[in-house]
Amino acid sequence: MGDVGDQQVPVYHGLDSLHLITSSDGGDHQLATTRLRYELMIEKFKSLYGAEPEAFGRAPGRVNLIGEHIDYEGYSVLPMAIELDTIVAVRSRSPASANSAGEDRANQEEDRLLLANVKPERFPACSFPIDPKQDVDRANHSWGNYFVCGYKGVWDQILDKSSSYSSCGQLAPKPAIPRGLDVLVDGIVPTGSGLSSSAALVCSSSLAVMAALGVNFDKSDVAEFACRSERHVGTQGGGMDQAIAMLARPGVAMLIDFDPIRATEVALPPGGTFVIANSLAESNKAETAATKYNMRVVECRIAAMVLGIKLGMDEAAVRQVATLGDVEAVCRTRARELGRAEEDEGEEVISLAVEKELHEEPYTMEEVEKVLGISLRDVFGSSPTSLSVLEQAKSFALRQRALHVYGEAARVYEFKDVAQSAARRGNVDDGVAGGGKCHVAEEVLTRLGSLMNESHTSCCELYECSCPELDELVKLARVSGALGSRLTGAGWGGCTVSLVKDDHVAAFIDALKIGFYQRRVENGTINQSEVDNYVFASKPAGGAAIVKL
Ligand code: NG1
Ligand code: MG
Repeated sequence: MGDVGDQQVPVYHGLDSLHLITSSDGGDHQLATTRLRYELMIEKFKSLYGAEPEAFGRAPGRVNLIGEHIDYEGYSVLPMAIELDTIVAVRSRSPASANSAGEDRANQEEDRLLLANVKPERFPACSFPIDPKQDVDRANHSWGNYFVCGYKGVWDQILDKSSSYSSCGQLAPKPAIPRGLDVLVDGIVPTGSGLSSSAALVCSSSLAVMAALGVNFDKSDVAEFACRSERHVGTQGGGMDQAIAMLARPGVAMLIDFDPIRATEVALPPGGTFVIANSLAESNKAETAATKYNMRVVECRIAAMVLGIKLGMDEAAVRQVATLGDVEAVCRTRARELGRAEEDEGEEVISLAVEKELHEEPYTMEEVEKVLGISLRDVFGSSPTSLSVLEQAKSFALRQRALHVYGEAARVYEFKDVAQSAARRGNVDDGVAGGGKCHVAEEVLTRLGSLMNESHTSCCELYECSCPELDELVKLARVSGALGSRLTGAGWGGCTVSLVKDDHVAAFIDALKIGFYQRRVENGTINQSEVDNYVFASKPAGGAAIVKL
């Protein structure tokens, strides 16, 4: 397979090209629905801004099949894109003229980023300056902040590219000039649900801004800068969501590796379907970052540093340790030096080290600082979001977080290997007389399901990122015939993903409706008409694109 990241973002022309984005098995009906959505956006755009949009950026949400909370520790993850996506329509107003002073113009009303949403009651219109260097207002968690993240990301990339042009003596391309933009957003990825609505919005916004400025970049570059720029909202996310949004291919899941971001297709074995179910507990990661998401990022870094010291690293080296991935390498080298080469393979060597070196009771800040010989405020001093974690943290569950990360990282590779061996064995079986093939597929799906179950247990018990509603859904899924079920995304609310045999999908969805959603309809939490939006099967969908009109 060619490296999917090396290609620029695809640009399609006209609404007739939408069949290139919608999944092929959705059929004519899906294509017609998608087209109608774009047409309605064009109408709405015209009524708001008096002209048609020039282009759309679109990016999908995703469901992570396995590999939770390990992307920011440098480990590979295995998500697939879903059909729910975010579309951003854009039109640029005339560029600020070259001779006008940028600062003056940036303050003028016509040179602002005007943002509207097709659901104004939930996402009211807002506006921002055109200054590419503006700060994102973290204290105010506005939906518009995610657009500004994308906007800043594109500009950083443009400015970065133009400096690299001049430093290597090439003629830089004609520079883009900041200009006012009219923007309309239509996102159908449910928010706070672990399906990555935030990255879908940042990526689709980035693509709309790129289209308006007439620039294009490699998909993996967009994934990298969108990941960096989404951190302006205050979460210290890994790169999974932006990577799958940009690099997804229809029909397959993707193994995503980091530093640099790469994506490899993983064919899923036939006979199984992934069903997504929303726990209805909304988790707003940006608002709870200091006690939940960023807290885990900080705990992992501290765990890595303490482990590093215990494994014999000196203070200077430990200061450089950023992730648990960094320490794993040290641990393996040490095992080799001690002549335990046979232990060099596999996850055991590192998990054993964690069990030996990190105690079970949570660590206090004083204890950590004593072991490290460095103050934590000193370690995290350059990161305001980490400092606010330290202000609120009472203790750090280092051993549990590290065991989750190393165990989960190993499960991702096993999941990939099992799925791929099934694809290979499936091909071999095609050549011989039938019978065994069905059995092989069943065995494989069962193993994949078990890995998903192990992942949930680890998220729940070691990483403590589940919640009662997610646990209830996972339990119900398993007794309702799922081969495996787990929370997906950051957790603390949001969705579960379950692996279900194809011929059982309809019955499974009914069981979840009766066992979980019916009660919530009866007590008025949700309407009957919404239930189908909360539990649905999803095939792997395609990635991000620009559509020009
Ligand atoms: P969601 O669940 O979409 O908010 C977050 C992070 C991912 C990853 C997962 C947990 C962002 C944008 N996304 O995703 O990078 O760490 O949690 O596996 O921060
Ligand atoms: Mg998110």
